[in-house]
Amino acid sequence: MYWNQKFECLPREELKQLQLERLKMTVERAFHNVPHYRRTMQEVGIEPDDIQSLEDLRKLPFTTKDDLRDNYPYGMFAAPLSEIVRIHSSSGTTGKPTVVGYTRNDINVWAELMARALVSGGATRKDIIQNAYGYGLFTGGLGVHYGAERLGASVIPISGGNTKRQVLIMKDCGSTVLTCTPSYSLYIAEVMNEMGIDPEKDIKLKCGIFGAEPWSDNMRQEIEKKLGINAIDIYGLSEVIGPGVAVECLEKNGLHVAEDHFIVEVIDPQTGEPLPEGEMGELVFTSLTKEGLPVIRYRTRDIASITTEPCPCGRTNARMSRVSGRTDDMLIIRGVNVFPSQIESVLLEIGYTEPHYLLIVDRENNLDTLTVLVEVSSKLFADEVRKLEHLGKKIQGAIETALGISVRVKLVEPKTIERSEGKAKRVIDKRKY
Ligand code: DLL
Repeated sequence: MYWNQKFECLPREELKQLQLERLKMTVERAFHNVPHYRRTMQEVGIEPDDIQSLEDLRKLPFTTKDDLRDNYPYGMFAAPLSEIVRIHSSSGTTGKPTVVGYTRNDINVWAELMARALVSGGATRKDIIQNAYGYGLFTGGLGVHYGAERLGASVIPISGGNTKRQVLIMKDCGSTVLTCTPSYSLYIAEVMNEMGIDPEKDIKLKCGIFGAEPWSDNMRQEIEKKLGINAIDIYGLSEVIGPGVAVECLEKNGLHVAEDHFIVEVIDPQTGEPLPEGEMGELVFTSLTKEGLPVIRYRTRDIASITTEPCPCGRTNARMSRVSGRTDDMLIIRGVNVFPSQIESVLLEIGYTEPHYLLIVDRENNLDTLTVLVEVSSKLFADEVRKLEHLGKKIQGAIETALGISVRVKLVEPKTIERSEGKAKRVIDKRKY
């Protein structure tokens, strides 16, 4: 099922032609309307007319989050405020947040892309979409909302939080699609269980479209099992447009990038050099149709790979792999690069644990330490201590093999690690304080 078959299945040659036309317009717009872009292009001696092929994109300088911060709040807008109809802001856990602006046309494109994403994940206009992404400055809530309305589904704008009410609404209103962060979907499943509600009998949910934070394939299986649904990965970021930049199809073999609206590149985060298909590196996006905040070669810090191999679903757009982590989430522990997602995969493979964990990094006698707090499943916790000791050792051994560094594992009682209603916090790095 497609939402816009023509553009989702455009032959790649035609797609490239369309991208080039749109790229030229974007560069033109950025150069003339945004002093930052004009200055950085002049610094490398490039004028909009120099962009004659898609390869010429590589002549253009990168844009970073710092560039957006330095031009806070409106300095990167390419349209006057009188044409901006919506403002969002990215989460910004450190320093100044970034502010993003949308013209009426941008909101229209975003709604189209989100309708496309929902259909790609299996939603139809007959569905009841319970939208538990936070509404507000975060792009998750309103982004999904507009897409769901564009699709013609019935959207329940419940936002995040108040988890018991989520479950009651899900049951009483017969929600068929859940949209929220993957970690929150597991919390909903847990509360459902506590309330004695059986996902098989009492709930009509058939699929979930989850994103906004990294998650592993093992976590997908856990969610699918606990909620009895099909779980689909959706990706996006505020600076580029919000959710809907890329989404899985029902093949679940990568996320199709909406390439008629964005050019995606993968670069080596250290050198900035482009990497070949299939290699993991930093994702870089260039918007092709945005008016309010066009972005040129925006460095996401997200790590993934890209393939243009045909997909059995018939869509011709390139697919990105799951985001395995962010360059700035990467922990360097005793010189070794560690991503929280690697530890998540190990934990879920071993079983007997709940998919809730916390990594605590510290420094003792000038040596980094990594402690992994893991919740044990309630059944096992009631059991003997001997079994717990065995499990702890097993987890420790598996993580040490996966990462190549020594770790401490602390098993904790069920429901003691804080649950999130939005993006989960998996790491406390005490070395930074
Ligand atoms: O998280 C937009 C969004 C909302 C995406 C709802 C999907 C669903 P930001 O708050 O600007 O926007 O955060 C963007 O979140 O750079 C990634 O690091 C991370 N992220 C988003 N989707 C995924 C995903 C929204 N599917 C940042 N897998 C991005 C892994 C993701 N990480």
